[in-house]
Amino acid sequence: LCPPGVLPLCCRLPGWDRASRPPPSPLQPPGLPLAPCRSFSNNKIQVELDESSGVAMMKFKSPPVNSLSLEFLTEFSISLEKLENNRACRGVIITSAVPKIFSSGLDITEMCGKSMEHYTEFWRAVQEMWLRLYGSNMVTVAAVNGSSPAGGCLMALSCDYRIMAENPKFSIGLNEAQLGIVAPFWFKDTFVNVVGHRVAERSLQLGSLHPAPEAHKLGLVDELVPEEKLMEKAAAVMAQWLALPDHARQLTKTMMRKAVLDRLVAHREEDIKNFISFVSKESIQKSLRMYMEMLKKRKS
Ligand code: CO8
Repeated sequence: LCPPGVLPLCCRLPGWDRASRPPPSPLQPPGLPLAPCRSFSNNKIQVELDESSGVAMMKFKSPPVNSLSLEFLTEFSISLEKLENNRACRGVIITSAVPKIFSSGLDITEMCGKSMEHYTEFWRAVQEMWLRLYGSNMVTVAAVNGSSPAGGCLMALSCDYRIMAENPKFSIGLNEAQLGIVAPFWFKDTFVNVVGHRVAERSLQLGSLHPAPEAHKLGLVDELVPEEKLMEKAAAVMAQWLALPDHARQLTKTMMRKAVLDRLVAHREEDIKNFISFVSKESIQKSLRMYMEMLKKRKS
C-alpha cells in the first residue's frame, strides 16, 4: 500500500520501534536551552539534534515568509527522514528562524502558470510532507512563533502539540476559501481531528485566520505563551511527552491517526489528479493571480 519512498506510521511493521532509551534525567530541568550536538542544514531548514536528550530543533529559514516551495518541501521531508532514521532522536520541535512568520503556507507561485508535470511533482511533495509529519513516530511539537496560514497551519496541526506566541498579530488557520480554493480532504481531516467538526466546518467555510488568543480558545493551539518563553515551554512540553515509553505512545498515536493517513495513502494518485484538474482551471488560476496581486498591493 505504501508508495515508494514513504514509510508513514500506518505502514510500519508492528514491533518497529525507536531505540529504547531511558527518559531524560529528572535531574536535568526542562526548559534549558538545547546543547547542539549534531547539526545539519540546507538552504531552507536548519536542524540541531541534542543527542543527550534525544530532541531535535528544526528551524525554517526561508525568508521572507517560509513559503512551502517544492524545494522547501523536499528539504523538509529529507530532514525529517534523517531524524526519523536516527535512533538517538525521539522528538522534534518545529519552529521558524524568520521573525513574525511560522510559514505562509504553500508557495502560491508553484501553483500558478506551471506545467502538469510541475503540479504533479509539487503536489506529491506536499503529500509527502504531511504523510511524514502526521505519521512521524517521534514526538512532534510546533512552536508557532509567527503567522501560520493554510499549509503553515497544516504543518502545526500535524504535530502532537502546538504552542503559540501570544501575540494577537499572529494568526493561524486554513484560509483556502479566501483564496477561492478548497482545502483538500486530508487538510480538513487533520483540522477536524484537532478542533472537532463544528469548529472546523465554520472555520473552513469562512477561510478564517484566527488571531492567537482566538486560536487558543478554539483549541487550534494547545497553549499560548509570551514569545520569549516559547522555546523554553516547547522544551518542557517535549520533556513531559518523552517521559513516557516510546512504544506505548507510538502505538497510541498510530491508533488515533491511522485511518486519516490510510485514506490519503489509498487515494494518493486520485488526489494528485484532483489537484491538477482543479489548479489548472482558468478560474482558479485567475483567483490565485488576483490573490498574489492583493498581497503585493497591500504591501505598497
Ligand atoms: N506563496 C508565495 N509568495 C508569498 C506567499 C505564499 N504563500 N505569502 C507571501 N508571499 C510573498 C508576498 O507576495 C511578498 O512577495 P514580494 O516581496 O515579492 O512582494 C513576500 O512574500 C512578503 O509577503 P508580505 O509582504 O505579505 O509579508 P508580511 O510579513 O506582511 O505578511 C503573511 C506575511 C501574513 C504570511 C502574508 O504574506 C500572507 O498572508 N500571505 C499569504 C498566505 C496565504 O494565504 N497562504 C495560502 C497558500 S495556499 C495553501 O497553503 C494551501 C493550498 C491547498 C489547496 C490547493 C488546492 C488548489
